[in-house]
Amino acid sequence: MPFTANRQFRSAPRLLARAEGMYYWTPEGRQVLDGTAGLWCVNAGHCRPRIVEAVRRQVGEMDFAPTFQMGHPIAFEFAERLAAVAPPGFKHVFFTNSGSESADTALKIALAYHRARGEGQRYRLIGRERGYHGVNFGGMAVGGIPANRKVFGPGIAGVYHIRHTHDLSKNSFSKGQPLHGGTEFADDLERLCTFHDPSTVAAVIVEPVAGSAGVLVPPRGYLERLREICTRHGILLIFDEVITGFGRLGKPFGAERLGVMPDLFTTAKALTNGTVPMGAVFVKDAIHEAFMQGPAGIELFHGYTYSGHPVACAAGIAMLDTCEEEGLLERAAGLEGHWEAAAHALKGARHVIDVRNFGLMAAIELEPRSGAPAARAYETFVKAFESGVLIRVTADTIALSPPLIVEKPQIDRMFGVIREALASTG
Ligand code: PXG
Repeated sequence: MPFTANRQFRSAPRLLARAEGMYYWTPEGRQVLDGTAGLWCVNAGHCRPRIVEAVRRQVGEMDFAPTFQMGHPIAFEFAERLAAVAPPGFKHVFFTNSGSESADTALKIALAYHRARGEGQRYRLIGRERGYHGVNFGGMAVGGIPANRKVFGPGIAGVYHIRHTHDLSKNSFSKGQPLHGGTEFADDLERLCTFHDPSTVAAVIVEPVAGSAGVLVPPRGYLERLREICTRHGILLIFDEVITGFGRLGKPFGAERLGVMPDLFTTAKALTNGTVPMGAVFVKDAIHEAFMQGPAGIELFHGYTYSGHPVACAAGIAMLDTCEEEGLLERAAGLEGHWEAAAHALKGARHVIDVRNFGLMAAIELEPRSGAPAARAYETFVKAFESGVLIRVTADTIALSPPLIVEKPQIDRMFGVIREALASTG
């Protein structure tokens, strides 16, 4: 099983058998409120009829078609629909099958872009501590998860990391973006670039809000400063929007919410509402243009058998229809005030050393149990599940990211169950 204590799971399995709207049901028929949108992906809620129907129809009409030297209309239709919701200037997408593939694809596009322009000396890639860009070689290498490096090594050469922005001594219990540290943390990039010669750096990749590592919201001014440094040195800025894309932060994409535009951004997860695996990399028009010069031939020597899979495209188009009909890509903005208040009401609850929130994301960080890191959060997760609420934990941080159709009483229930679970956790 992925990222799972297999033997522990076998002795006490937790199974989900059915889903609808805001809820899962276990095989025994117990209802569980979904506080995590599956795994940050089911933004429109589960088993939405429009998406279910679109997938059924497409799988019966054309199950698969090749996209190497061939095409099918639905993939182009989906690409055009995505370009229409993307920020201005991002009219081109490349389809992948996951967030991990999106990360590796974006890094490869960045390298190839510089080569296409005669700047092949730009080979270095810069990520950030506590960043998560999936599990493939490129994403793992630029990612900043120490356990990955411990188990598999650094991955690829020429990769460097700036510091993460988490500073509990100055920013604990921040509501929304922390006020402290934006420039200071971002200036790490300038230091690293100066040290390695900025003309050798191809790209910088960060999540606008780090998700997996425990909802680390960028301090004010931080992303603006990264943008400024990248622009000044001709380095491409990649945002990993696998979690922040498709309405999580109250706008279609995190870049818009945060007011900073990258050169490329990656998506997956909510792209199809999690219904069919798929990812997409969006590139600025100028990057696409750079590949369209020179003699005719294959412009981007990259692709997957399932790039633009017709069933995934059908799910994605139906997801966009659902979002448009229900205003889901902006819905988080109207709930954010209630969400923030409910989350921060846990300040003072047992074990809680920090609460942070942005859009419909929140984290509750716990004081680790002495000698047993992560145990306290894991026990809280098990208790919450037994009380009918699904949460997600990473180390000693609880992360919440409900489907964007969540209602206020359901928000109150999530935080209420967490408070009770914490009170009974030693
Ligand atoms: N980038 C980001 C920012 C992600 O959050 C990936 C890339 C990789 O996506 P795939 O589809 O290859 O898994 C992710 C994935 C968690 C959790 O508990 C988060 C992810 C996956 C599994 C668990 O926070 N994010």
